[in-house]
Amino acid sequence: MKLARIRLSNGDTTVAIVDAGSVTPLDLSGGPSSLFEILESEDVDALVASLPQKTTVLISEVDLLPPVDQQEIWAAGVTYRRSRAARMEESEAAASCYDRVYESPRPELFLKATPHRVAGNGQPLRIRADATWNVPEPELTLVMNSNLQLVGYTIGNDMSSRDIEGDNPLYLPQAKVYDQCAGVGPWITLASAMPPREKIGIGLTIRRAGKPVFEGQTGVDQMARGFEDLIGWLGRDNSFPTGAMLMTGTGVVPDNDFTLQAGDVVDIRIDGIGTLSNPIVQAGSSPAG
Ligand code: DO4
Ligand code: MG
Repeated sequence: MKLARIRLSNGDTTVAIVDAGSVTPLDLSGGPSSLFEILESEDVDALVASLPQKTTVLISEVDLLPPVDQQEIWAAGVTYRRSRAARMEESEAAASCYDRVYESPRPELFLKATPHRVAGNGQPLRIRADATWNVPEPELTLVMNSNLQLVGYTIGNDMSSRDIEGDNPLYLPQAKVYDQCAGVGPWITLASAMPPREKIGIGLTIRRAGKPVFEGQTGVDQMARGFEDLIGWLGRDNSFPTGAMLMTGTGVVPDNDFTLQAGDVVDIRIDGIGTLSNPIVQAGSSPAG
């Protein structure tokens, strides 16, 4: 089952079951009032099946909102060989840090975004005005409830300014965290409906003026760390009363001569979930088409 946060044509927001090209809004007037509360259930599939439903409509008739309520969005780094190689190339000074963290039991984890910095499907993501080398990072994203139980999966785009993080690893938060820095969506696929880990492919397409300027893919089987291992590290002396999401790192990095431009469109496809599509903007430039 896939669950989305949607805005209906009358302006109401609710949670909906997604099925191919249609959505079935749930009537939340008598039970859980948010997606987060639904994900707190011991049996999310059974809870959703028990909720009253409204009329099914075409997905094109509603706005898809980011599937985020109050959760913090965290991210893991250097979990794929490709990411380790790219970081070592971009930062001579910090190359050994990236090499060591790839091999170490303790992963790199960082706070990527709070909800107001998140863009959902179709909403713009930003490249920093003070950065010259910017890339999207397509990442399978784990969805956890307040007990850090893995209840679902979504697609994440960990937008990154490579010149800033490459200049000095202490600048990592600035390279990663700013307004419109995180794409999340288009919905959550419940854990019970995901393909096995070794069958989850990830694809990235960047289009400029409608034509692909970068395409790449990887598979979650290339990831060096396990989901439960990452969640275990995240939860050490760390509580998440409103749940959490964890981007699991990128295995696709464009060549070093590539940088995003305002007007590009970034599509990330992940098996079992769908496609997250975001136009790219930059402060001072006109919005992407
Ligand atoms: O250490 C820098 C960030 C790594 C990252 O975001 C990734 O590997 O996805
Ligand atoms: Mg990343």
